[in-house]
Amino acid sequence: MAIAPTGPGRPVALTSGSLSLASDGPVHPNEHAGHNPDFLWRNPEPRAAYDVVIVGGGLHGLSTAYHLAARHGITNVAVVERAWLGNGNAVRNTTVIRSNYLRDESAALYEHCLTLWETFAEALDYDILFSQRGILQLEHHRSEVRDGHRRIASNLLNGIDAEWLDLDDLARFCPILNLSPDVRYPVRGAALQRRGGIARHDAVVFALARAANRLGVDLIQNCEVTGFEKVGDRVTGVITTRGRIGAGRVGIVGAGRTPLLAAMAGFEVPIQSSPLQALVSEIVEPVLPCVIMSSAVHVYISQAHKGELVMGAGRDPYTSYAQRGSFHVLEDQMAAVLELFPIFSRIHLLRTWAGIVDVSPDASPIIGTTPIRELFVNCGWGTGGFKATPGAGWLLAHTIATGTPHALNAPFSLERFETGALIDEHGAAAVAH
Ligand code: FAD
Ligand code: PYC
Repeated sequence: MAIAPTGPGRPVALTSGSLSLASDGPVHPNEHAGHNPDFLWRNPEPRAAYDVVIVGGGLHGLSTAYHLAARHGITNVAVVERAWLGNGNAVRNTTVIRSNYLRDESAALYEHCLTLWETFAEALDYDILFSQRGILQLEHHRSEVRDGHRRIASNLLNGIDAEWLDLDDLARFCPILNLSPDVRYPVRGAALQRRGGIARHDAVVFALARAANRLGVDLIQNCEVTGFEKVGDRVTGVITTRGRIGAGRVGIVGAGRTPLLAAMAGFEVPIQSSPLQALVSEIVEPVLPCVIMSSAVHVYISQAHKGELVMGAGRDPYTSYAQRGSFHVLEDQMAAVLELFPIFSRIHLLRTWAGIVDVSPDASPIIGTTPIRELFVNCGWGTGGFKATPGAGWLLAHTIATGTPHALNAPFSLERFETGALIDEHGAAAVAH
């Protein structure tokens, strides 16, 4: 991992020798810093009060703060983070970006996010290694083939690029994929989103933190929120391990810890927090040109820019806040990878880890208001929120700045669990659920 805290009161240091910390101008994350670098952001003491306090310094918290400042001119903002920026799922995810969701509401939401990714490096003035290399959802059973075609039709109706690849197309698109009919679950074809891809997650943390800092946002690390101050039904501040901080408005952006934060504030979110594991191999030559997902053999895999194979599959099926999971889940996904790619059989596994994902009952996010006035929430992205980073921040910032949800996030309200207007995306979450 590339980020580490350096102790109380000191700026965060970036430990990777491959990261440039130059202060001005475009920064390439692979540029080597051969001189004393400046830090990407200040490390201020918390002020007594802010117009807006964002709880959680992950990608969505940083993106919200950045968009509050950049789009709405609200710069008297603090992001308070219990550990160091990006310690949570921000740099534990496997960086898959796509917008090929089934329901109209989700299609509009995730396509907005993908469109923002397409200009995000330019907006942030930072090379985040966004690579639209294409995402293949493999279909092995007849029922999956039917479902794949249904999803493609739905995506196309919503203006999202989607196409079907038959076996000949697949052999050309990903030559090392095992297309033999003599395996347990032969591949019958695949749905492709060419505009899907990956980005470098730690670079996105650095880029957002640098941009928010430049716009005047205070990024306050080692500062855990332990309670909320309220007057009547209105939030007026947060209680933290570094003292009370007054706030005109507060956004809770705590991913798996959101149920704990909501309970402190006096409301409930229907979120289950459980471990999702991933693993990377040693570095190999470029061999895998796209992202591959298979629900039937149950694994997904891509190749990072540096060369590691990045893999993952389903959640561990229990509630936990410990960032580790069960060994058998890893064993199963390794077996699945080898079924799809026998060519990988002698590659060594380097490391595994887990993050705590926040899964809602309909596998869709919650972005909006809460029963407490001036308190807003963004959570429930579960296994799929990296791809939403630009849009989740854009929409929460809009909601906080105007006090009203944007048309794109209005359907993703907390109230839908009372009204029943659910947005079931278990299928689109596919492999990772
Ligand atoms: P986080 O980055 O977890 O940020 C929450 C922050 O809140 C943390 O930094 C935490 O320390 C802080 N916090 C919590 N409580 C407090 C408190 N009391 N006080 C102060 N701060 C607090 N998504 C995809 O789209 N594509 C993928 O390929 C993908 N792969 C994944 C693979 C794995 C193994 C995992 C674990 C997740 C994956 N995801 C993926 C999901 C994605 O990582 C998350 O949905 C996304 O990062 C959520 O962003 P966040 O900012 O809300 O969460
Ligand atoms: O949401 O596409 C996704 C995803 C892939 C792996 C984990 N989540």
